[in-house]
Amino acid sequence: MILTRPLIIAATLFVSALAAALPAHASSEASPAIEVWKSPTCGCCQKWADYLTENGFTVSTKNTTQGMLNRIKAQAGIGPKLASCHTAQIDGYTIEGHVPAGDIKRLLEERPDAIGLAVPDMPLGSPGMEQPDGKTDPYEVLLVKKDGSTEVFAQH
Ligand SMILES: [Cu+2]
Repeated sequence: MILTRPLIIAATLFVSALAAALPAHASSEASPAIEVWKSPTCGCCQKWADYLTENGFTVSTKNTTQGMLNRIKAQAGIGPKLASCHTAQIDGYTIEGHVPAGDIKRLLEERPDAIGLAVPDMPLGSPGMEQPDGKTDPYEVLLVKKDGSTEVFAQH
């Protein structure tokens, strides 16, 4: 009993110090705003949006029709071969499909002269496409240039 009381006080101090430190840390980090356009019934789109929130992005999701999604993709310069389910806009770039958060952050740091990033289709195991059995397909994140050409930005 003599030893436990100081231990409890120390533990309490540690926990309150931690609680005080966490919000300060979170607010000191930039939280880039991203708009995600998706079908209201797309489960993997919503999972990807939630994954971005968990990774420090400020996400606003916009539900729309497939026809409107196709128009948004076409206007952004995302051709049918590059298309996935959702399309997102962040800081002047278009993000098509299940692109990992780290690649988006790298894009915003490097700021290449490009339309944005695309992961065509919906590779198994990409963010938002996690499978219950843990199955993953290897996939590439493509940098989409303004002339419509692409180059490999990252491999996963
Ligand atoms: Cu999807």
